[in-house]
Amino acid sequence: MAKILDSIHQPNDIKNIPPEQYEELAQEIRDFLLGSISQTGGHLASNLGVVELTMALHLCLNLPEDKIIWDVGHQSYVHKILTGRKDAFPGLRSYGGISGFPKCRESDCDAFDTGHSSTSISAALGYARGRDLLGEKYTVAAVIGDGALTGGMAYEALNNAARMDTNLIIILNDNKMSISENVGGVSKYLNDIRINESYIDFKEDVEAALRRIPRIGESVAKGVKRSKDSLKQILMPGGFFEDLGIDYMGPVDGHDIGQLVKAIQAAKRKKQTVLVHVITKKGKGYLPAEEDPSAYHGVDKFDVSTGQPLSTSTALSYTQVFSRIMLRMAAEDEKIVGVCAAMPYGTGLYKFSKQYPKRFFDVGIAEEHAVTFAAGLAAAGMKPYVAIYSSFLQRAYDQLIHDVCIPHYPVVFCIDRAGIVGADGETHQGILDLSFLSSIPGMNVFAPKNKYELYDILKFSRTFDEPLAIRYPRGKAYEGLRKFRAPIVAGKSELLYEGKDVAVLAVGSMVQVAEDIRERLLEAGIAPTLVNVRFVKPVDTELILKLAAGHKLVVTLEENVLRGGFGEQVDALLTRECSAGRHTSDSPAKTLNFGIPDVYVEHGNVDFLKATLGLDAHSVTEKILEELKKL
Ligand SMILES: Cc1ncc(C[n+]2csc(CCOP(=O)(O)OP(=O)(O)O)c2C)c(N)n1
Repeated sequence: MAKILDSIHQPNDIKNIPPEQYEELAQEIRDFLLGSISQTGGHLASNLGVVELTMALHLCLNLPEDKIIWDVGHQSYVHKILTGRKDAFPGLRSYGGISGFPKCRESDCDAFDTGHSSTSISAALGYARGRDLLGEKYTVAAVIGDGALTGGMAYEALNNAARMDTNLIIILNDNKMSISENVGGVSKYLNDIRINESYIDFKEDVEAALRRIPRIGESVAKGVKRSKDSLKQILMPGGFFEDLGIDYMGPVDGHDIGQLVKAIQAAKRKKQTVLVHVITKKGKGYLPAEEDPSAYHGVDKFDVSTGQPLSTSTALSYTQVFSRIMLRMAAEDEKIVGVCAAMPYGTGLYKFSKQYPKRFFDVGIAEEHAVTFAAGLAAAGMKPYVAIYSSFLQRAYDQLIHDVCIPHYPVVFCIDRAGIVGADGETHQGILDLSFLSSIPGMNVFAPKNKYELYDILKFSRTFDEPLAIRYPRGKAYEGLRKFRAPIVAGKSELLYEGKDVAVLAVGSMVQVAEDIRERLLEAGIAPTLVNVRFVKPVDTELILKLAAGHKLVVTLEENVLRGGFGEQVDALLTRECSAGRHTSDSPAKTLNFGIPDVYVEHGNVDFLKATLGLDAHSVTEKILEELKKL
C-alpha cells in the first residue's frame, strides 16, 4: 500500500496531507526512523520523541523562509525527512552522506549549524534581530530540550531575549531527560509545572475568565500573574519565564498535533519572545526506547525486534578502563570526587555515581561551570576528576586558565573522545585539545599509549599537585606494548626502541600507529627510534634535543591539529636552540610533522578519515621513506 510519507518530497509537502492522516503519518515516520537508524546507527530516542512536534512546526511554518534552529541538532532527523532528505538516510553520518546534525550546506531548510548544546536561543535571537533590522517578516523558532536548558548560554540568551517587542518563538521540548535523567533546579521546576497538567486552553481560559470579572478582573489577573504562590503555578504556570519578561505558553501535549498547531499559531501572533512548553516522551512509540531512553539516545546498528545491538565487543574501551580505575581509586581515597557535565554514561562515571553518590556531581550540560566548580572543590581540599569529552571542554577555556591554572589547583581532567570521533563529525572531533591545553601556563598534558598507561597516569595523578589533563580516544583501549611500563615522571617521555636515522615521536593513540610504522620501516631496512611522548606539556626538551642531534629525521605524530600541537612545539624548540647556537649537532635533524591540517573534519568512519588525513601507517611510512631518500 502506498505510504503517506512517500508523498513528501520537498519542504511544505506536509501541508497537502489532510489532518485525519496526521496520526498515520507520524507512525510511518517512526517506522522509517526505526528501520533506518537500526541500520546506520544514530540518535534514536530524541527523534522518536519529536515526530509530532516537528510535523506541527512544518505545518505552521514556511520553509526555508521561516527559520527553525534545533538545539544540539541531534533531534533534527524528522525535520530532514520532511524537507526532502528521506532517501539520503542510508548514508546518514557516513562520509559524503548526510550529517546527523543540521547543516546549512546540506539544505537551505537548515537555518543554523548545531552540535554543541544550548546555542539555539542565542542564534535565534540574532536571526530575529537581523530580520527586524532588514525589515523582513519571517518567523524564527528555536527548539531547545530541557537538557540543553541546563546550559548557561541558554540563560544568557533568555536574559537578552526578554522584553523584546518583536516575535521570537522558543519551543521548550521537555521530556525530563538529558542523555540521562535531567538534573538540577530548573529541571525540578519544569517537573512541577508538568505535574499540574494545566494545558494551554485551561490557562488561557482562566486568564480570560479572571479578566471578565467586572471592575476588578484585570487587576486580579495581573495579581495572579505577579504572585509567587502555588495557586499561581496552578492557574498560570511558567512564572519563572514570565518574571523574566518572556511570555510562557503551556504545558502543551507534544504528541497532540492539534494542540501543538494551535499553540505554535498563537505563539506566532505574539509581539515578544514567547516560550512554548511542550511535553514529549523520549523514545515515543518504541517500547525499549521508552523504557530506557538513555540507552537509545545514541545507538549503533541494532535489531529492532529485540532492541539489541548487532555487534557487541568484549574489548574494553578507554572509557571503561577509566571507569574501573576511578572506582578503585575512590575506594582508597575519600577526597576523590567525580564531576561530569550531563554525561555519566559517556564519560564512564556512571558506576562511580552509584557507588559514591555523595562524591559524584552531574552539573548538567554546563562545562564552564563544571570546571570552575571543580576548582572550588580543589580549593576546599578535595581531589576532583572532571570527566569530559574533548570537544565540549573547548567551552571552558577561560575557566581552565582563570579558575584552575592561574591559582594552580590540582584538578585532573579526564578527556575522552580526544582525536577523530567519526560519525558525529566536525562539531564533535576532539582535535584541538592538545593545542588549546598546551597554550595554558601551568597545565600539564598527558596522552597514554595504552590502557596500562591510563592506569599508571591516573595513579600518578593522585599525588601530583598541579593541574593535569589526560586525553584518550574514543573506542577500544590499546593493549599492545604492555611490556613498556617505565615509571611516569612529570615532563618525561618514554623511549620505546632505540634506532638510528629516524626518530618517531608519537602522542597517545598514534603510538599504536607508530608501532606499525616501525615494522614497515624495519622491512625497508631502517631501524627507527620510537618514543612514546606521554607529556605534550611540558615537552621532554632534553630527550628531543638529544634525538635531534643523533638522527637525520625527527617525525612527530599526533591526532590533533598541527597548529599549536606537539609537532609545532618540537619545531619551535629546535629552531630556538639552533638560532641560539646551542644545537649540539653540525647538521640538526629535519622534522616532519603529521597531524590534522587547518580544516574541520567531517563525519565518517574513523579509520577512513585518518587515512584521508594521511595519518595511517602506510601514508606516514611512505612519506618518511621519501624524505629519507632526499636527505
Ligand atoms: C556542550 C555540549 N555538551 C554535551 C553534549 C552532549 N549531548 C548531546 S545531546 C545531550 C542531551 C540533550 O538533552 P535535551 O536537550 O533534553 O534533548 P533530548 O535528547 O532529551 O531530546 C547531551 C548532553 C553536547 N552536545 N554539547
